[in-house]
Amino acid sequence: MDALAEEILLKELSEPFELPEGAVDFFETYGFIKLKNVLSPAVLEHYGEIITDLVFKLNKLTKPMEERTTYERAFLQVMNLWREDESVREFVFAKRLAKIAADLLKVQAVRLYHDQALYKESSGGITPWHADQFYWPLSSPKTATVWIPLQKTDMEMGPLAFAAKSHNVEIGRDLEISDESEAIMAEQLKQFSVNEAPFDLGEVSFHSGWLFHRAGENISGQPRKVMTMIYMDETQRITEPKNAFQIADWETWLASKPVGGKADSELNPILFSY
Ligand SMILES: O=C(O)CCC(=O)C(=O)O
Repeated sequence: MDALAEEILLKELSEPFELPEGAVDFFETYGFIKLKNVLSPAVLEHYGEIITDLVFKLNKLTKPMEERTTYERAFLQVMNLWREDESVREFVFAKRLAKIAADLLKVQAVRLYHDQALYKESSGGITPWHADQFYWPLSSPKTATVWIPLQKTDMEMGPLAFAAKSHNVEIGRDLEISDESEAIMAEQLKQFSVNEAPFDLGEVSFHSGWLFHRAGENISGQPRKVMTMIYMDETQRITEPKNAFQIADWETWLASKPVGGKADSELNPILFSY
């Protein structure tokens, strides 16, 4: 790609996206939002190719589908790609996306918790119901994940689905992603309306850290390629890890910064600030 074309893509990543009216209230009420035309096909194609190459280079999950756990069948998961490649760093650090997160969370500034690529392979299984913040030793619910499909994602690919308003109730908050979380929450979440719909190319979603979400299996015959970034309020504090996953997250994504202090290690740069 020539320098001018690259400059155009970078400009898009830094320009603000105008949120539709009512978006901030919608996110607060329902715990998620889907937004169309946030990224252009050119941006998705350019950065998507680089991300895909890295995912297949760095992926360590090579055992056959039939030998995997439910979690392992759900997707290939490769984290903090921004530290591996300068172009991916540009994408992950996109002010356009970080500003949306800050606005939806109603905060002055957001930091990166970590990024992760989530590739649901062809014949990949379901992503069981879960809430992400179970894994995070963080003090406040002011967290949001942007889920960016790198292709149009029809129902048969397993688009992300959301249990609207489930971030407001304290149920299932001690469940890791598993067959158990799927079974228990499928029952519990009958009281919530589920938003499960395809994603257009360029459409992304943001979901709150305590919102329950899942995805169907991928029966499309094509990989479902997705990039995500997790944002947190800049004033977020680190809490005493409550489970083994939180200990691992604290060491890996927060650089073991002191409990009670800010989550402000070199792994957690501010990506947008007013
Ligand atoms: O991509 C998926 O199937 C699950 C995504 C997810 O759980 C997340 O981004 O928090």
